[in-house]
Amino acid sequence: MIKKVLTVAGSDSSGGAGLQADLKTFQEYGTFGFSAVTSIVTMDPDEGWSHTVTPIEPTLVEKQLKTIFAGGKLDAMKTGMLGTVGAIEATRQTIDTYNMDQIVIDPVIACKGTSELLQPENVAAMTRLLLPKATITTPNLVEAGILSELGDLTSIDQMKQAAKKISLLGPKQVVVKGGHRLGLDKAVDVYYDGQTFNILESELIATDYNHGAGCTFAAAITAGLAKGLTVKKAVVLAKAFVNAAIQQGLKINPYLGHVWHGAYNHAEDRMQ
Ligand code: PXL
Repeated sequence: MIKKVLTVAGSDSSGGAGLQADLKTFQEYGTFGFSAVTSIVTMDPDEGWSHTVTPIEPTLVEKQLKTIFAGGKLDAMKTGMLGTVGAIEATRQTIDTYNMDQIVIDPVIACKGTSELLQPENVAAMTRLLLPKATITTPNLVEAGILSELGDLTSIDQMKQAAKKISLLGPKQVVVKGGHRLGLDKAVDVYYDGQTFNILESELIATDYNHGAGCTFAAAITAGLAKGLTVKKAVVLAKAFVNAAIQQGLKINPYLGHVWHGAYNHAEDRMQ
């Protein structure tokens, strides 16, 4: 049976991050993707590409979840941008009702290109209601600094401390994405399985075309879990998948370059 995978996330109207990244990634993994939209992000080319986040009514998020789960439990799910406390509550309710147990929480707290943080009440609700249910959570350096309350993380050692502190919030496993932000000559992530640390390294890719990398990474882990990989194998494969997607990043418009979700499988060669 094909594996069913859900993202509860925002829509990135520019097409590279958010639920667009998730659904494209789910498809590349050969899983059947569903999305519950929590907010719509638009960018205005007439205003220097300024971002606006418009949340969806929580009752409409609930209705989407009801539709999606009409066929029963799914194989895995992830969350990204969550929009409202109501959407977070509806997501938790759904997790409990259907006994969902393969859950990736990507704690999207800020969108690249905006300094606007998600509302503090959303971060608190996500921490309280979703992190304890997470199989794994995938904060970037900034998000890990906020969730761990350790502030700026500037070394692998601090990333490890943050991962440990975040695991105390409830997720079984944590991967802190250092990526290019750490300023080392490698892209380094710290993966903590609740007992031991693994340092995951890949080549730094000299590109600005990396919009959507974080969402794609979490989506790839989710699809890997749905297909029965161990968490560690899902993380390692997701890193390779994202690495290929960044390698083949595309300049989509004058403002932004996106990762290419089809890179790993050479999707551009299909249907010719
Ligand atoms: O990359 C974070 C992110 C998540 N979700 C949505 C986004 C973005 C960044 O643009 O638009 C919907």
